[in-house]
Amino acid sequence: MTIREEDTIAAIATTPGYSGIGIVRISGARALEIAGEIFRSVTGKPLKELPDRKLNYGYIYDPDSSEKIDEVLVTAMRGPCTYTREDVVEINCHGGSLPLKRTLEAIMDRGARLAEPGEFTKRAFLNGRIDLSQAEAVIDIINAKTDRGLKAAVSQLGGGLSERLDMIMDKLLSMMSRVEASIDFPEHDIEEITIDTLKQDASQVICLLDRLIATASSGKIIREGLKTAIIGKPNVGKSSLLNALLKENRAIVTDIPGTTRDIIEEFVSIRGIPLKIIDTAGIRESRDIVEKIGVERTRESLEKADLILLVFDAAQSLSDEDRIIIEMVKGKKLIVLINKTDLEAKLDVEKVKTIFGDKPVILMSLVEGKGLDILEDILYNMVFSGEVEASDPVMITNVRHENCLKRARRSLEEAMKAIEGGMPVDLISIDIKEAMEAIGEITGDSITDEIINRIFEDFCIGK
Ligand SMILES: Nc1nc2c(ncn2[C@@H]2O[C@H](COP(=O)(O)OP(=O)(O)OP(=O)(O)O)[C@@H](O)[C@H]2O)c(=O)[nH]1
Ligand SMILES: [Mg+2]
Repeated sequence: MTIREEDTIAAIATTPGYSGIGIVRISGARALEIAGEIFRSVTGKPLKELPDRKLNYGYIYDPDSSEKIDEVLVTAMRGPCTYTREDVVEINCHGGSLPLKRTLEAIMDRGARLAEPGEFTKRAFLNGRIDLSQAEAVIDIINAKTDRGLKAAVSQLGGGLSERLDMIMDKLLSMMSRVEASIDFPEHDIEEITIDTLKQDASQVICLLDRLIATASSGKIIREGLKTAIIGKPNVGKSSLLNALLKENRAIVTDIPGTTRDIIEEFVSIRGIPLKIIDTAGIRESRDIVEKIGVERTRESLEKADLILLVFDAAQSLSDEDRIIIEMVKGKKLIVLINKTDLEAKLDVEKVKTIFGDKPVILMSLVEGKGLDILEDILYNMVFSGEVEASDPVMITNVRHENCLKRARRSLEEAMKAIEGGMPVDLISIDIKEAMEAIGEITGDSITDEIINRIFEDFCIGK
């Protein structure tokens, strides 16, 4: 994507398909002129004379054939107080794809270019209205799958993260000016007092960075969903659990052991926490080739899962199969579920509790709907144990940001070592500069065109 800011760009900004209305958006120096050529207001006034930011009723015409294309509402928004800071026109057409398409074509015939994905937001960034972390929040809002993901993205768009980064950047700048001051007087050794303040500043910045980095794992969960694998031997009720969590009959449930052959992945939000739930084939030795592959896949999802829901059958005593599974889940984050408690008890619950020590063990009956609320409570508390959510609404939900923060932290550690080791000041200044660059990459202050293009290519067209 090359930057051709002088172009006026246009795109259909709403989802394709049939809907009540659809919006065509135009941005750039010629936006009003182009829209004016195809729009006729019922008042008879040309668009350029119509008031700013008001809906104007009228028709879109094909100026070549004078054919009426659609009945519309048009808003003219003059820059710089617009989304892109350029002149923007939005045309509300009827939602069918044909009027939208023909309106867009008429606009392009008059010299506008089709916008590339994310180009409106990219212009907002390039024209200085938002920083890069805010631009990325726009993608996250569009893609948000859950309430919490949306909340984090909206907070980022509002500049929550930018404020934190500004604080860090201020500190780095003041460190830099102290160091620079010493460089200007090389004949003097760097003063004791300067060394002390520098050390203090560096450790403060490291602390600020650590707090942000610590939010990254919850942030990632919020963005992608906590990978939660349901594991157990055949017929204990794993697929029934998936269905109960989804509140729909997604997976086949039968009383035949070995019903689930392949893994099933579904996205569900439990009290606002997104989970990616993986129902697996029951683990047992099997001669059946399909089932064997299924069990192999179960092992793989077990390895990759962030959390395991391990299911036992209350009506069966512990078997060798259970013991093999208990070995397999060692060291994993785990919730133990003892299902089918409506049946006559055979399983030694106390023994299971001893095996799992401090891990939560829940008695449940999916047939009677018992135990699900406790499971939800425990899940919620597990994700938000830690002060992360309560005291720190700013979360890192983006891997690129996390990497930049970690790089900044490494550079500061180097700076710290250099300060303590009495290294020459210009070496210290290199480390500080690197930290500043890494932070600058998050906000977009120091970033290459290539990275910018990669980020905006994730957008949909029209945003
Ligand atoms: N009595 C009773 N039966 C249950 C309960 N939960 C599930 N079942 C039954 O147990 C049988 C097996 O359930 P599934 O959910 O298919 O078990 P699974 O663990 O997915 O089994 P595989 O896919 O074969 O590994 C079905 O007949 C369910 O109706 C429960 O709480 N109580
Ligand atoms: Mg199953």
